[in-house]
Parts: sequence; structure tokens; C-alpha cells
Amino acid sequence: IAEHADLGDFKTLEQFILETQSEYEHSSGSFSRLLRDMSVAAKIVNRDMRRAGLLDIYGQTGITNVQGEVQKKMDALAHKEFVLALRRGGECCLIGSEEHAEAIPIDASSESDGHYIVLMDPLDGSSNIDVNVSVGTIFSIYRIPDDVPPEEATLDDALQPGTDQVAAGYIVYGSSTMLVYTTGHGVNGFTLDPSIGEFLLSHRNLQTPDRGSICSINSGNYHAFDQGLRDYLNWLQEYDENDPNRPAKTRYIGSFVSDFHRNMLMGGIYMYPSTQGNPDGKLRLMYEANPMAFLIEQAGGKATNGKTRIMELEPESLHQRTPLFIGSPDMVDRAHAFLQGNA
Ligand code: AHM
Ligand code: MG
Repeated sequence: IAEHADLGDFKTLEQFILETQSEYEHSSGSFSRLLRDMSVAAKIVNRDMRRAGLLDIYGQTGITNVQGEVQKKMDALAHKEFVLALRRGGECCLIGSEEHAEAIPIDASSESDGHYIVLMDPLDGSSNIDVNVSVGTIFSIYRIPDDVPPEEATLDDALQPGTDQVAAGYIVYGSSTMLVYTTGHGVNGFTLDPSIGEFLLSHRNLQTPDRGSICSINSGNYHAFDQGLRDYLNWLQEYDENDPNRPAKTRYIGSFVSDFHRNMLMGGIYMYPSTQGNPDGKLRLMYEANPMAFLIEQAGGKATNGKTRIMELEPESLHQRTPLFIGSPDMVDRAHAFLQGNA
């Protein structure tokens, strides 16, 4: 039996944030407090999620959100908790959420002089909530432009390309709960120890393998894929005695955060392409694709829309969608070659 690790072996998230604060461009302590606020909300959502089957928080709210999707009670609850935590913390002046049509200004009465904008999907993978499968939270953090007073921040100030993100991360509520984030200095992962209520540094400086054997895509849409993508999927399924990664393993949870987390650790590619019915795919640029693109690039991987690097796309609206190919660099390159018809 492995010895129990005690806290002395691990750094807490707060310790780590303080120790690495000097890496940030703007290190007044404000950004550290913002991250702490996010982690507190994550713990509250985690607590509620762990008891979801016992409380009356499975199922739907009866509301259809801005995406035209039926909102789950846990979606609404997670949205509320993150907004509350950010409002209370005062470091954030504007929030964009999958669960809210408009950007949410943090009103001046909360004495906010926060310079940060947080864009998030409070609970991604909703279709999995009621059946006890892992879901996640995704977030992306920007600074408002220097010449904009925080109380005047609008959606326009949030529509910055992914290359301008100051931080991005996710929380995966899985067999354990993890918070993984980057500030552009590598990717670090923290596992929640529920007995002490702290996120502890468990995965330092994560790097994704150059290639792997995992392919994550909803192949039920195969009939609506471009020929180049079909060719790539067929190639992945071929046996090649010289290629240990083929035939690839199909792994698709339908929870982007969980699929992404596994692939980043093990090596793989996640794809949500354009289809005949949905030319822009499904995932949202500002709070799903961009933050994960920042993370995977920091871990040595790549993220594109099939043509262009995700983080260089010019955003037009809060909820815009984009096709997404993300994961191990060699696999994204190979997918591209097939998509362009020159594999
Ligand atoms: P959501 O934000 O409404 O939960 O939608 C995003 C989710 C992703 O987590 C997941 O990868 C994808 O939608 C699954 O979509 P599909 O069922 O079309 O394969
Ligand atoms: Mg989502």
C-alpha cells in the first residue's frame, strides 16, 4: 500500500500562485486574487456536483440558453457561482459566459476596479451531467485595454484574439477534480484534496506527446464530413506495422474538457470540424477553443480551425463558433495535410 502523501509533499495552488507571481506582466497581486476567486468557485461547484444525485439539481431549468440549447440546472448553478465569486472578488470588470447572451458588467457599486475580463463556459459537457460522467469548466482571461476605465468595459473590449490572453485554464470534475492553467509560462495542474479543501500541485509543467494513438471525434457525423477529413479518419484506422499509433483508439466522451485533458496527457487529437449542416462546427471560439488552444500550445501542441491557428482568429462576437482541431502537434499537422488534400 502506497504511503499516504502528506501536505508537506505538495504545494498548494495559492503558494504556487504567489511564488510564480513575478512571471506575470501585471503583478500587483490582482491577478493572483482573480485566480484564487476562480478556484473558490470551482470548489463550490465541485461540492455541489459531488452531491448532485442527492440534491434536486439534476435535470433542466426549463430555459433555453443563447445557444438554443436547453439549460441544465447545474449549468445555471455553475454560472451563478462563478459570477458571484468574481463579483465578490472585485478583480474582474466584465464576464462573458456561455449561459448568458450578453457580456455581464461587474457594477461599480461592488467597488470593482478590476482590470480583468473573464470569458467562460461554466459547465461544459452538459449532456453528461445527469448520467454521472465527467464535465468541466473552461475559462479565458484578458486585460481590458489600458485606456478603458474598468467601469466602462464593454463586450468590444473582450473581443481580443486568443494571442492576447493573459491566462486560460479549466477545471475537470472527474474521478478527481483538477484545475489546470497557464499564464503563458507552461501548464500546471492541481488536484483537489477534498479532505483539506485545497488544490495541490500534482502535474508540473505538463507537456503533450508529439503524437499519440487517441482520436476524439463524434464519428456519428461522418456522413457530413469533408472528404479530406474522412480520408484522415480512414488513415487513422489503418494497420501499419511500422506505426505504433495505428490503428488509433477512438475515445470520445462528449465532454470537451475531459477529452482534452486525457489527450493532452496521453497524446491524441480532438476534432470538432465543420459539417455540412454546421459550417462553423459547434464549439465556441471565445470560451472553449481559445483557452484550450493557449493551454495546448503551452504544452507543446497545436490548435487550428483546419486552416488557421485558433489564437490568431479575429473574434466578432461572444458566442461565435469555430471548427477545432487540437492536440499533439504531429497529429494536427497530419490532419491538416489530409484536409488540404496533400497528405
Ligand atoms: P456544451 O458547451 O453545450 O456542453 O457543448 C460542448 C460539448 C463539448 O463538451 C463536447 O465535446 C461536444 O459538445 C459534444 O458535442 P456532440 O454531442 O455534438 O458530439
Ligand atoms: Mg461548452
